[in-house]
Amino acid sequence: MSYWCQMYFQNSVTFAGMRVQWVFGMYCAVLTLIFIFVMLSVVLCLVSPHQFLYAQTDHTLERIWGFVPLLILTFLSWPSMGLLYAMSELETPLITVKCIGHQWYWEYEYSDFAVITYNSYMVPEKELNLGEPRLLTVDKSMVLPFSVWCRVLTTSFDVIHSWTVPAFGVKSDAVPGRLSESSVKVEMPGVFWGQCSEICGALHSFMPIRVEVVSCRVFEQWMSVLEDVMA
Ligand SMILES: [Cu+2]
Repeated sequence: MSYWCQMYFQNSVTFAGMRVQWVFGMYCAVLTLIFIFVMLSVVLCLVSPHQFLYAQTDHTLERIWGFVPLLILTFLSWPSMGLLYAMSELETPLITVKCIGHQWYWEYEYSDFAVITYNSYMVPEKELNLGEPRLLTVDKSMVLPFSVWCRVLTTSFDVIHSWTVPAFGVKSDAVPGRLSESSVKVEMPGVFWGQCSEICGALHSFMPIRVEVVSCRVFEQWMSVLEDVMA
């Protein structure tokens, strides 16, 4: 999902993530226009100051530069607020996964069919197989089905961590004593990576997140196998 020397976002695989990127792109466009306008005004004021700085006797100019930014900010807040509300709204989820942050690994807990819990540790560089990404490979991935609404609950065992998967458009803080909720509906199968995004101590950079998104059928099989193993 990411490539060497990537400068922009990873491709999004959730509708919410796509909206995040759209809002970001739109803001960048508006900010570029404002930047050009301000720079042009500065240049014009430098070239002919009399025309712009001393020609006004009433307060028309002040009124304009008070009112126009207000309009722009209101216009900008609109899609952002809409997105925030859309992302916090939970469609009826079929699967609930609890991601518990530890110093320094993630624990995943599934409790819908059988109670399945396991820890996900980073694989150290020396033990990597060919093709496995450094600092991102884990021994046991989190598994989610695609095209299904999943509820991701995040909390922490010790300090604040953050469960972040850029391709999902999700960044959910794991706060001890609190349960944060986010909903994810991944539109396609694949392997997606994330990292803890809240500095949490010495090994903060060594608690990656690897999510394997599979079909419902494979998910069910995976669950029943784990259930047998755990029993
Ligand atoms: Cu961390």
